[in-house]
Formats: sequence, structure tokens, C-alpha cells
Amino acid sequence: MSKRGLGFLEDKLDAADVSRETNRYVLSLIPYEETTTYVTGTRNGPRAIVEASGHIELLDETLRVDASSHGILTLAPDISDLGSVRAHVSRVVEEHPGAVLGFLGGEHSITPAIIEGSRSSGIGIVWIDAHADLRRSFHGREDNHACAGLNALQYGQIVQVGVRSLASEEADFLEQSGQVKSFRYWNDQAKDAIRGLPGRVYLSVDMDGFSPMLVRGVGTPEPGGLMWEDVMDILDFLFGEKDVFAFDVVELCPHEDDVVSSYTAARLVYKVMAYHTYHKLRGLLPPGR
Ligand SMILES: [Mn+2]
Repeated sequence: MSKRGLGFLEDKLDAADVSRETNRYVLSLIPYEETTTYVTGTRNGPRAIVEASGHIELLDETLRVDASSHGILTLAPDISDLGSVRAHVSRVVEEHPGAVLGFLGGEHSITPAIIEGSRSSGIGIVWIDAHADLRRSFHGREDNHACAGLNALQYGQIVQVGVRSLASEEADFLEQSGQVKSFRYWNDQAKDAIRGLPGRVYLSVDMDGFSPMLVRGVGTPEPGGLMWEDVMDILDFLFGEKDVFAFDVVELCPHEDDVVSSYTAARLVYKVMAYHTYHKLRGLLPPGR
């Protein structure tokens, strides 16, 4: 596995290094893009997130924790296909026991490959997205990003939040499947559904789950959507209730004239770590350098 260049939160101007001997957070850059159909460029998402992250304060302003003190390692593996994603994930799981693993995409089809690579089953999956991604196949491929939800289902039940675009086959599937619960809004029913998931949870965030008022840099924007505070509340609830072992942030499609989308994605990645630190590591001293 190749060693990182500039890692998450590592500012070009400030030589601060957030990686430790043991890192509680291990991020992998997964610039995989094979099946996008509208705006392309999500292969540039991981690098844009890392670059934007250099401008984030280490202290979380609301939770008053510094997740970086627990160590953040950024890995940039060579990714050619979904097989290489699975192989990379198996290695990371083995080499970093006890770490929370984050994956920066790249298109959404990496999610089932990541979960498979982590050899997890019977888990809960929380899926923030404008789309249900429950098609059997799309443009002739069953590993299309529009099928990622269906492909992830074999590893556990899914609760989706932010979904506001459905193909008729997806609407039918949602009606007859007890395995996926899909919500447009973050509300009490969505909360109850997450509460009902198994304790071990994988979190997948498609950036188009956010309102395009907030995040325009995505491949398939949809009007409506979640606001920043909705997603913060989801994270607070989720980390309070469940044990999130891994997460991904996918489908950022950075444009040169739009730093807001990339910065929002970077902030989100660090917020995931902050909520984990706040709920799971309070009272634990960070490891020494
Ligand atoms: Mn989507």
C-alpha cells in the first residue's frame, strides 16, 4: 500500500502532522470512477477533500474535542477496480485493529466493495443520499453506482435518509422489502429506524444527500435535501446509539470555481471523527507521539 503524500488535515503551510504511532482514525483515498452518468469527475473527490481539509480548525467548535489528537493516518492505495478496493480494505482492517476506518470516494459503488472487504455481515447500514440506489442494474452493469444500495443489502439492513428521487422499480422494491427503510427527511421515524438497526453500523454519505443549496459539486444533484444541521444531528444520534466501525463519503464531484462543496465534504469527514471522539473516547487520553 502506498504511503500518504499530504494527508487529511495536513496543511501545506503548517508542517503539523496528525498521524501517530497508533491511529484511531485511518482514512483511505479511493478515487474510483467507472459508471457515473451525468456530471463526471468524482475521481477527483478524495484529493479535493484532503486539500480543503488543510483549512479546518483541529478543535471541534461545538463538541470541544480535538479528534486529531487520537491520530489520523491517510492512505492513498493504488485503485484500479473494485477488486483492488476490496483487497485494500482487507489489509487496512488487518493492519489497524481498533481504528475507525474512513473511505473518501469516488463513486458510490465502492460502498458494497468496502463492506465486503471488511468481512462484515449482519451489520446496520446508515445511508445518507438523494437516491435509493436500489436498481438491479443500470446502463448494463450490476455494479453501477445506482445499484450500490441493493449490492450493500447482502451485508445488513439499510436505513436511508435524504432520499428524494426514485425509479419505479426502486419504489416497488421499497414497498415489498423489509430490509431497507427509506426517508426523505430526518425525523422521528427515521430515528426509530436507526435505533432498530444492529449495534455495529457502517455509515455511507453520498454528498448529494445534502441540499444543492449547500453542496453543488455532485454528479447527480437533486433539489430538496438535508441541511448541515440535519446531518450533524444524525451523526450525534448515530454515535450516541451505535458503534460505527467504518464510514465513507462519496460522490463529491469538485469544480474549480466551487470550494464550498469540497470544504463541506472535508468538514463532514472531520465531524464524523469528532462525534466518534465525543461519544466514544471522552475520558481516554490520546496516545503519545
Ligand atoms: Mn446519490
